Amino acid sequence: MEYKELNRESVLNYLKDIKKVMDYFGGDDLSAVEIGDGNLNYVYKISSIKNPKKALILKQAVPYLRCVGEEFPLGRERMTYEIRALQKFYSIFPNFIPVVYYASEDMSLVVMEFLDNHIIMRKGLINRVIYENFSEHISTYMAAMLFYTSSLSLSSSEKRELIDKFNGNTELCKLTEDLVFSFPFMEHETNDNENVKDNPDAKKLFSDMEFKEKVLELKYKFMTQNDALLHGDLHTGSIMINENETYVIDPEFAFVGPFGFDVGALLANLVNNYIHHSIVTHDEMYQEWLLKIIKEFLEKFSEKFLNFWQKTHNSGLLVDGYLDDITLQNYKNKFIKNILRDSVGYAGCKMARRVYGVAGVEEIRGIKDKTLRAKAEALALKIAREFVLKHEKIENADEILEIIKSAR
Ligand code: ADP
Ligand code: SR1
Ligand code: MG
Repeated sequence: MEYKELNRESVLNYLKDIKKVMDYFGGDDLSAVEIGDGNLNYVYKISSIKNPKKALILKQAVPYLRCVGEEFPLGRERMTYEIRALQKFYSIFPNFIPVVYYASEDMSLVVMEFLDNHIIMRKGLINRVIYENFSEHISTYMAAMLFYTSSLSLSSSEKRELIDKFNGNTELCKLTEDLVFSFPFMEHETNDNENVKDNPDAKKLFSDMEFKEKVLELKYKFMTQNDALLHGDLHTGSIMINENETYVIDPEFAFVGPFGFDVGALLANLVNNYIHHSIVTHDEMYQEWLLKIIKEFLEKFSEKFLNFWQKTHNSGLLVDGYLDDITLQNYKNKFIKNILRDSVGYAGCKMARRVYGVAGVEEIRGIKDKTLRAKAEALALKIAREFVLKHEKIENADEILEIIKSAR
């Protein structure tokens, strides 16, 4: 079918011909409401009129950036990568991914499970909700997705096929190269220039060559290192959660990139939330809980990644019997430490990009009081700078917590 941009009316007409969707609803008495709150796409909640509890999501990419408009063209092929990533991640560990009912690369759309009892994690964290199972869930998700799509698990040819399938996602990779690693650290029209203008902190950041050189090294790895299939935009707005379940949505930035990028993205977003509570709500208990889950998620991630590795004897990288046991163990320990180090570096870039870059986060850019917002920004930049400059020397999660706590 030729691509057509859908709206609230035409979306229902379109779905009438999709048997799997009609079977799910058991009739065509449906209503649609657009609920998208993201920067890029349209998201419709489709519900049965007779039984509104029965609902699905239809997400469609349009050939431009939604939050700017048609004057900012952006290929709708990003949905092709989102569909492929949802299917790939689901095949590795279905617990954390919404079920896909229907997908069309031609129409750049996906129909998936409506996560009824879950909220966007960022909202929950702002409202100080405790998620006791989160670190357990997300560490399993990260370790499984990264390990089983890497050369530590796949054969050489499987890995190259995976790269072929995902690394045409060039436009969204370029968006990250620009909006995470470059524009937020220089004068640029896309920045939040109201805030940049006459701001000594922005001036200091833009002329901080020590920081920017390290960011460039991380950007180079982002552009060239094909470690594993990444979500590519794993902030807390891409996680839907409740006390018992954690789902990862919106993998349209998926590509085969450096191990540390997704781990770093999540770390950055948890620290940004910590900053919000240390400057705005002053809730010490919640800050303690955030530090606890940061440590747990990083430690459990490493442990689970190594456990998956322990069970795998042949892969593109390692032929069974190639190294003796002690050398292999040392190699693995060094390997996982390097992932942690890169994650800290990427977390620094991801935190700093949210301060003056085009896409802010609610925890910081949403602070109404200008003085408090400036304080939160300064703290974010201070931690981000330490992360970026010190990442290559980090030994463990405690050192990361120390950087966060001592910056206040
Ligand atoms: P974008 O790519 O435009 O950022 P998202 O995939 O993040 O879009 O979706 C936008 C919003 O739609 C989410 O923040 C969430 O509120 C809602 N949403 C997306 N997928 C689902 C789902 N499977 N179930 C329930 N709500 C969803
Ligand atoms: C203009 S798009 C800005 C950001 O939104 C997405 O969530 C990515 O983080 C991207 O950089
Ligand atoms: Mg998105």
